[in-house]
Amino acid sequence: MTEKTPRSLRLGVAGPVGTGKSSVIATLCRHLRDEFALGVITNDIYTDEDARFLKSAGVLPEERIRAVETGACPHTAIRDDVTMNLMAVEDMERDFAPLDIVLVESGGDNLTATFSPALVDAQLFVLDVAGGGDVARKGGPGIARADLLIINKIDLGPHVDVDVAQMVADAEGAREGKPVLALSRKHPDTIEKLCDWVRQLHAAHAAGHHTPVDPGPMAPHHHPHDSNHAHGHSHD
Ligand SMILES: Nc1nc2c(ncn2[C@@H]2O[C@H](COP(=O)(O)OP(=O)(O)O)[C@@H](O)[C@H]2O)c(=O)[nH]1
Ligand SMILES: [Mg+2]
Repeated sequence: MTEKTPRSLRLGVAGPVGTGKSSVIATLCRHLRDEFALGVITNDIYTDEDARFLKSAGVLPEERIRAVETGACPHTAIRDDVTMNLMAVEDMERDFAPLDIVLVESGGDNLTATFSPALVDAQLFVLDVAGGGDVARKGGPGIARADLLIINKIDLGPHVDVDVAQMVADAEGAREGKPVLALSRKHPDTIEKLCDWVRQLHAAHAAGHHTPVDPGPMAPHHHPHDSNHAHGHSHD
């Protein structure tokens, strides 16, 4: 009889700033913490703001929430050189073994940032209705090929004149059958769907049936350096 000790499911949460990545992680922790052993890694450029938010929300014991301060490009730390994040995930897995799921929040400075499959087994991409109904149509690797696309804050649709059903349909059109989930932390039925998706993914991962898929690299882009950004480069 061989003892089965599958590594934790590493689940990335990417998307532009303010769409609700930390909130999604908080929601998942609240609803799944009695079912799964969880850990969280956050990525910020200069601070540990997201980790502090999650700690103060009390969604997990504080020591299970750790921040990676990426400096420079937050997308580099989840995509091109994932060493800092990989070490943080592995430390967490070792310190709290056995962990079932480690959630990794991206620093999200860019609509097209995606995680490397070397860091996470699967990834969520989070958009929100407040960003505008046309965002989903604009595409990009995360929108097109993340394992799950979340259209968040659907409770705000009427306030920002966004037709949620249309935005979801546009998103589905950009994804060739991959799933899209309309979410609001104010709509419990949508939270339950999100939790079910994670449960199924975890089961597939634990059974060895889940294969990580690379959404592909971000689009070539350039950082303007009129800010106090401490580095200068372009990617292509
Ligand atoms: N109305 C509404 N606001 C939300 C929802 N989810 C998140 N927010 C708010 O959106 C803002 C940004 O959320 P946050 O999780 O920090 O975004 P992040 O930058 O992607 O991590 C915060 O003020 C949240 O309270 C939602 O479902 N509905
Ligand atoms: Mg955040």
